[in-house]
Amino acid sequence: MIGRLDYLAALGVDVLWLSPLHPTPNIDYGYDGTDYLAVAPEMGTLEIFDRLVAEAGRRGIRIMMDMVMDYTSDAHPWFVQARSSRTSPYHDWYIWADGPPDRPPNNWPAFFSSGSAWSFDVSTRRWYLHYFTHQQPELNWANPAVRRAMHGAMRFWLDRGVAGFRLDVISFLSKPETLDDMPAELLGRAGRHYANGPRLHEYLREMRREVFEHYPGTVALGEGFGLAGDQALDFVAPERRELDLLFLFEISALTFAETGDRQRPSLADIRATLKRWQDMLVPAGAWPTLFLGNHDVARMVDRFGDTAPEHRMASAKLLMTLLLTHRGTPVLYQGDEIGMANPRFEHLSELRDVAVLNAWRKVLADGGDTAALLDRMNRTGRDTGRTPVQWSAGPNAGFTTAPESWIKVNPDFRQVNVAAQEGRADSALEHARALLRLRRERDVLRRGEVRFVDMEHDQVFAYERVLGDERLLVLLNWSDRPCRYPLPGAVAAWTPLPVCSGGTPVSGAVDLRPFDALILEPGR
Ligand code: ISL
Repeated sequence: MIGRLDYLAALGVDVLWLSPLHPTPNIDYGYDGTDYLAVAPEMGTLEIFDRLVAEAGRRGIRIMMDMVMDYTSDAHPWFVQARSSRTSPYHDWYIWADGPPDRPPNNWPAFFSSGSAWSFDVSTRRWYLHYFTHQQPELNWANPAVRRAMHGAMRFWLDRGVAGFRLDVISFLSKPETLDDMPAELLGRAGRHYANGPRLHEYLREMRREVFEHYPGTVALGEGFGLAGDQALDFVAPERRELDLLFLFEISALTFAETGDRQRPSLADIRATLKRWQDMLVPAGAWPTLFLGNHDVARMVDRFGDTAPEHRMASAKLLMTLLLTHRGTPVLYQGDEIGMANPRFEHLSELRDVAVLNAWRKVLADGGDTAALLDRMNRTGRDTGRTPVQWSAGPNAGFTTAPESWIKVNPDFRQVNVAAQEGRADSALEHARALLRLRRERDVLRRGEVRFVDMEHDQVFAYERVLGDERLLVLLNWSDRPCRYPLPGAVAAWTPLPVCSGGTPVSGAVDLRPFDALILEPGR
């Protein structure tokens, strides 16, 4: 990681969000920690971590950690203690329920095809709660000792100079009022039931008071899994003194992973969602978090763009243009800057995600169709977004010098890699760099108001950014068809900025090829 900081600095990254790096049995790739005050040995040591923070800082990059506040690994000493006896002081650090060993306390399901959200512990003869796998028992945030321990863990890292935290499923900290069954219609989206429990805001305000307020200039970015979009302000309105930023999943949820639809999400839906975020958050002094990919979903080009060879890089550039010219904090996912796409897994044994392994086991047990599962996972599985960053055309794409990487490298790495794109003006990488540079140089791209020029057009996403006299027009041809787009008339001449990918001006209009992305300014 230290060796790649120069690359990140040259790209224009200013905060680096790391997935969890605490010691872990890696059931869920680090989202199952056994010690919040240490670094996993396979990742390094605390001393190396400190060096990473310092080396990053020297290049103007701050480190953001991923903190899993809601649960631990079942191998965490707290849980080992907790399940050793009902009288252990740690027992109440987790969530238990009584009941016969053959019937879970209620109908709550666990994510990742893990069956019930309850597992029976044979030594205490009680059920414990886990929203994810049974190796991820839910912490009991109602217990002040738990909250103190987690605040202490956060301070431990802030004292080492981190920029703040991405707070994993922060929406789940407070458990539902009762252990009653959830309504049947929620079973398929249980996150709704688990999110936003009665004491959540109290916990977040306390966290702010106890932790973040002592470290000015740090950031609390919550993962708002299960929250409805219109609840966002309760978390990020400044006067609430809770979080700074929130990942909302409304745009992500428009893609096939959730809808089962293989089509690109409609421009109308995306535009309407982005507009809602601007209208809701900005007047209240809050700020959207913009993202199209992360480690939990398929690649951005597969979900929102077009992976046909003639469209892949153009659509990758268009999506990057959207992320970097809208108002909000853009969060880019590794590899999206070079247009990485889903690999094609040939067999389920090539997949690593616990969600897939559980689903596979289930399909086998039910005599189901493994080919259908493989096909679905190739489109929507989390592993699709987790293949190694493609640095070069060398062995393992330059990701590791080990004989094999932990998960397969996308075979397209020989063509698609950082080295091949570096310095090539028309590459996705140089396009992302140019956009990040532009965003730094132009206040209007950071702070300017977003004016949606045209809410009707079914092909071109058009918006202006306006700040005082400064004005930019962004045109995104969200489609695999060309289009002639009339330029807004009030301006005599619109001049394309060099960062544009395509577009040919004709009188009073511009001709856009599929997925062309343009930024224009009023002619001088
Ligand atoms: O991964 C998802 C969909 O495929 C989401 O539902 C995801 O489970 C949810 O956003 C919570 O994610 C976080 O906690 C998970 C972990 O596996 C994810 O990597 C993490 O981002 C449970 O630990």
